[in-house]
Formats: sequence, C-alpha cells, structure tokens
Amino acid sequence: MAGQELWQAMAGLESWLAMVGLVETTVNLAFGGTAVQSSTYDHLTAAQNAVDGNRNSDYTSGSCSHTKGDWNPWWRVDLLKTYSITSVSITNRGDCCAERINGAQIRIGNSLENDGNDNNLAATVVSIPPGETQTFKFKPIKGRYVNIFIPFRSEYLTLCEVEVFSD
Ligand SMILES: [Ca+2]
Repeated sequence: MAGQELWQAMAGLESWLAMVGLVETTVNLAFGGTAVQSSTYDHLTAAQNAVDGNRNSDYTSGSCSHTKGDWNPWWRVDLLKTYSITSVSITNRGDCCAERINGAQIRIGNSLENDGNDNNLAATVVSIPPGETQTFKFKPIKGRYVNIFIPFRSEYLTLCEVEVFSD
C-alpha cells in the first residue's frame, strides 16, 4: 500500500514538473506576431504563414512563407514588444528545395534600418534537412524584430515556421 501511495505521489510530481516545464519552454513569442517579407511568391505564401503555429512543411499546405527570387531576400516578424531572446527555431520546406535556406542569417534587434537586416547577428543556418525544425541557441539578444535574411545572392526564402523563445 505504501509503495502504491509513493508511486502515485511520484507520478503526480512528475506530471506537475512536466507541466511547469511545458509552460516554461513552449511560449513561442513569434506566434501572434506580425510578419512581413521582401516579396510574396504567390497566394499560398504570405509572410504570416511562418508564424501560424503550424510546422506543415509542404508548400501546397499554405503554411509556409515564400519570397520571389529576390536579391538578399528577407522575412521579419514584429514581436510587438522587446524581449531578451535566447533561441529561434526554423522549420524548413520539406517537399522541395531544402538547400535554399543555406546561409540564412537570424538577425535580432530594435532597428528597422535596412529592413531590420542590420540588427545583431544571432546565428547563421548551415543547412536544415527537408521538412525538419532546427533550433538555434545563443546568448540573450534584446529585440522586438527577428529577421531571417539571406545575404549576397538571389534566392527564394521559404520558411514553414519560425518560433522565437526567451528564457
Ligand atoms: Ca507555418
């Protein structure tokens, strides 16, 4: 009997801890933010699709953002207030063209100079496998704007989800 009670108490504690952990780690600041991009490829690919809370990585799902083949394409989310940001997760397109994300920079700050692309460099994407979500962690950077920016080439920038976290 005592063993069973102990087990129940431990199970209760464990689920409580999981719940607290969940609350601490899953507040995605980008969800509900306002997104814009350098251009929009078509009616399926609004900038806002990258912050719709859905990681569906198939272009036809209408849940990915997608620019035209711009020189220095960029995408930006406005978090509506300044946060101390410690990680950003990017979900890459899954049905095609995964290599297009290579070299993309994550920029964070409060300036809209050069469309926000001159803000602090938080991390650079080397590559992300098709349809996968990769999390970039870094020392806290304060900012209201989070940009994903591909410098020095003409490219299509496709983002199926961008999540932003503060510690
Ligand atoms: Ca999405």
